[in-house]
Amino acid sequence: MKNNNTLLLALGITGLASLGAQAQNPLIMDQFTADPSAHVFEGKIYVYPSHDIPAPEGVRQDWFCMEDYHVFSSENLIDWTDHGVMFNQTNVTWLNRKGYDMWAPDCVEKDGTYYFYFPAGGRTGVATSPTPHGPWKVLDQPVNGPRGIDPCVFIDDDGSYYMFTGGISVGKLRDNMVEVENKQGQIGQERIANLPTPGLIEGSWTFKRNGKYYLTFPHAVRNEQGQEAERLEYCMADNVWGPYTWMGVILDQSESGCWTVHHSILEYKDQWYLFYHDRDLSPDFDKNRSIRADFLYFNEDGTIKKVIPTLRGVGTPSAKSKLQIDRYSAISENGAKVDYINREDTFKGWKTIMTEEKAWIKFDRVDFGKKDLKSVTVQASSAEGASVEIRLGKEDGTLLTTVEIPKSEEMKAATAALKTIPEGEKDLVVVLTKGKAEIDWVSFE
Ligand code: FUB
Repeated sequence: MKNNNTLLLALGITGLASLGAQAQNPLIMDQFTADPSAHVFEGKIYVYPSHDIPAPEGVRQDWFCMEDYHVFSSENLIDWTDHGVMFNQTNVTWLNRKGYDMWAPDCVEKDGTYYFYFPAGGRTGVATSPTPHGPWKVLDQPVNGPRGIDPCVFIDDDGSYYMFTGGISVGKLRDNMVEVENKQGQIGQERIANLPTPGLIEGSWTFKRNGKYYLTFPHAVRNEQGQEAERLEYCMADNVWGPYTWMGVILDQSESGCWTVHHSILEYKDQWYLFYHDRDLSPDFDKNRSIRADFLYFNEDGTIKKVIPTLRGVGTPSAKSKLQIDRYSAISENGAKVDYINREDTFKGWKTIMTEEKAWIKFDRVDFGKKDLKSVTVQASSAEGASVEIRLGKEDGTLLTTVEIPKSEEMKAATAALKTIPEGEKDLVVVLTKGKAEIDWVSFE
């Protein structure tokens, strides 16, 4: 895995920020990430995920394995800054073993301090920081009161903080932020009633909109083929303690077969987003996951519209960036498909394989700027040589130019001058017109 942070942590250096590549889905392309808790802090989106790693020798190989946390931030949901390792399991003084079970965390701000809650060793730890991205100080005691894993902290309109955990309980955080109390004011939590059964429920996320409480959670159910996996469902209530009423499904079980799904929901610049995870970078092992984001919409009556997962994800990349068209929004039925560049090293990403004339792939919402582009470059290989048309909108939309891809087994850059200069936000379409080609990315200058 391309990650130097373990070494840096061993040297006592934490919190080094680095700019990740531009990303669609998954959002992070240089390490595994799961269980994304997304928040808007200081005008940016911060995502606090779990950090899946391949299990080291001597540690259970077929299970979740996590030893530290990273936090990522973005202003445009395209460029993600990795703020480096927050802390490692060895920094948690009350953990008496290396459990590699630093599971789904969450983070909230109170009076200028950021409280990062994390499950480990069957308890809930807390680390604090003066900023959303560190430096973090792990407190010497776990939180007193939570009944389960996967803490999610919700702030109500009156400034009260509530911690939801496990499957599912809720309690109110006391002012000290390290004790949780039940409705009677005693240390502990209340079990939420009326949740669907049977099926494991975990990893909840609560938010409020138009005075209604939304309690959202993964629920493990059997699909029509008899396979069990988690899907995202939700309940609504008029009171944070309940009673909650089951409302429906937000995200169906993944077609990839990823058993878990874990999520967060937030509004940023007047748009709602669902953050969740799948197994994009680990096709053969669903405990090495990758975080994603897609748009989320509400119906007029406040219910949530089901989210259809996409590769394209969210954010509007500049035409001048390397547009990963394999994260497509639409693709022709025949002659075009996507595969890993190297299945042995999935972090290299994907390529588009085009094998039939008129095959096309569409990548929507590209920012073409102010009519100052002159050429387009296609990074591609072709055993016999090929031609592709670069169009706008649809496969027979405005033709920008035709790019000749020279005969080459290696991916190479092929450039052509633009005959029509695009501007503003438009959908990009690449159409194969001759031969066969494999395309890594497309970029305009
Ligand atoms: O990441 C480990 C566990 O998997 C989380 O705690 C659950 O929510 C599930 O995503």
